[in-house]
Order: sequence, then C-alpha cells, then structure tokens
Amino acid sequence: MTHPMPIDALPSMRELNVSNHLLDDREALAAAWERDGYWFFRDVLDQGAVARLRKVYMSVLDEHRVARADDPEADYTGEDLTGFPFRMEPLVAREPWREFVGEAPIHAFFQRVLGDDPFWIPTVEYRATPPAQTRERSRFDYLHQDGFYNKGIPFQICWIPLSTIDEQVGGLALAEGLHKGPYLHDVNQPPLFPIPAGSVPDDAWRRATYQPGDLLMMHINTPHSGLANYSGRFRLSMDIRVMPASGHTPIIGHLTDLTSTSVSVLGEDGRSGTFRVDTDTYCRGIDGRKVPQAEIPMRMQAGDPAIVAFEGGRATLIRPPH
Ligand SMILES: O=C(O)CCC(=O)C(=O)O
Ligand SMILES: [Fe+2]
Repeated sequence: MTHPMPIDALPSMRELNVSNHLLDDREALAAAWERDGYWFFRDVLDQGAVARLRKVYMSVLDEHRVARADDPEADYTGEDLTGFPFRMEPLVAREPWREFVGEAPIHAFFQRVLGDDPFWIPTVEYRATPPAQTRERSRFDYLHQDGFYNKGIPFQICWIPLSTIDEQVGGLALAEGLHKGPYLHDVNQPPLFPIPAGSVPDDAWRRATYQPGDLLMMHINTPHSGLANYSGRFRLSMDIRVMPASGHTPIIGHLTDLTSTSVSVLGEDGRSGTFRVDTDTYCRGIDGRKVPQAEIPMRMQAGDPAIVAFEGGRATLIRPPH
C-alpha cells in the first residue's frame, strides 16, 4: 500500500504559501504557479455564498441525523452511518455548485484570478467526511495527480473548505513544486496506475488549517491526497475544476457515436466533433479506471453524457461528467 509518510508526520508538515498579495499581478501569479504548482488564497470567497453552500451539505447531514443542521462545528452525533451517502449523491443530483459559481462575487473572483471568464468542468466532488472509523490505515487517503486521469483537459482544481479544517480534521495535503512532470503514476499497473510509495519526498508536503472563504487552486499535475479525518467532526469541502474560457476547452455534452476507434460528441455549447480513439485514449468511468480500447463501446454509448478532450484529431479523454 502507498504509505507516503508516517502517520504522525502531519504536525511537521510545512504550511502552504499564501498568494493573496499576488492577486492582480499576472506575472507574479504565473511565477508562483510555475514554482509551486498551486495558489492558496485566504478569505477570498464570499462568506454568504460559502455559507449557503454549506447549508445544503448540512441539510443532508441533518436528514441522516449524523450532525445538526445548525451546528457550525458539524460535530458527528454518533448516529449509525449505514445508509449515509458517502459521496453525497443527493448533492450530485442537485448540483449546488452551479448556484455557487453563479453567485456574483464568486464569479467575479474567478474572473479576477484567471484574467478571463471561467469555464467550468462539471467534475465536482462534494466531500462530507465523517470521523475515520480506524487509525490503522495511512493518514493519506489516495495520493494522485488529477491530470493522469483527465488527459488533455488543462483544468485547475479549486479545493474549497466549507468549515474549519485543522490538522485533526485533515483536509488536503499537496506536494509543492512536483507538477512539472513526469507523472508519478505507475503506467505498468492498470487499471488505476497507483503512485508508488516514496515517490514524493517527505519535505515536499504542504497543508494548512483551512477556513471557510479560503481557496486552494492546484495545477492539474500537482500530487495531492485527502487526509483521514481524526477529529470528531465532519470534514466539509467541495472540489470543482475550472479553465480560462479562452483555453483549449473540452467538449461537454452527449456522445453521438462511439466505436473502439472513433468517438463523436455534440456539446451543450453547440460545438461538435469526431475524434480518433487509440490505445492512449483514456476512457474511464467515475472511479478513474482505464477501459481497454476494445471494451470502450461496451462501457459507453451514443446518448451518454460525456466530456471529450482532444488534441488535433485524436481523443485524449472520454469520461462521464461526474
Ligand atoms: O478532498 C480530498 O480528499 C481530495 C481532493 C482531490 O483529490 C481534488 O480536489 O482533486
Ligand atoms: Fe484530486
């Protein structure tokens, strides 16, 4: 098993660099991004918008009686977690991220930081993580680089805490400056290609005590991992993915045709295309596993919602939106 650091090493982990003072200086922002592979901004997201999003999470926790809707700490009540929607499926269906990014001050902040209109990739995770049931596993949930599983979409990950996430609660740790490649994932271990233990030097790890209003933006190839929750509270966060609208955006819509050598897609924005599929095309389900080329038409079909990324005439990625 991947076990990048001893379980008790979090206290010695260095803090993330804070980039608030670089806002509105595009060159300085770009230099920090190039050096670190992330920007961490303190208290930049409208507190009202964050609170409204958090309220949606809390209503699900309250319904399952695992926390009280009005509890700012989101303390776990101890109620049985059988039947608790660990992937927050009710939110996946309801898509509260759309309302969130549509709030004027949130939209304005992303325009400011991107220097362009935001183009949102609908790959969103709502995380309401209860206290860990065991401390026998590594504190690191799953070390990965999003880029390995999302080839050809140069998005930036936006990791958004919705409650105080201190060292006990865990949250997220990343490896600073390791986004420049090569991928750390082991290409010889299909279908998930895990990162081998020891790939990230211990002194590269960074974390922070996250607060509502903070925003961590990561390069698509920055190695990172969620951290097991060792507190008595829920860990509440959302991660969403953004690109500048003028960038090389993927087509997001529905498949119109799919064989093991070709994919056609019609986008919600009216764009469409037909692209070559080859052994390097990463076709995946929501779990990230790569589908062998010959099996692709058995896994997805015309009519399915999909994101298709491409380079020239070749599809680099075919995946469901979530
Ligand atoms: O929040 C987590 O536990 C993991 C987050 C993550 O992998 C991401 O934001 O891409
Ligand atoms: Fe990730």
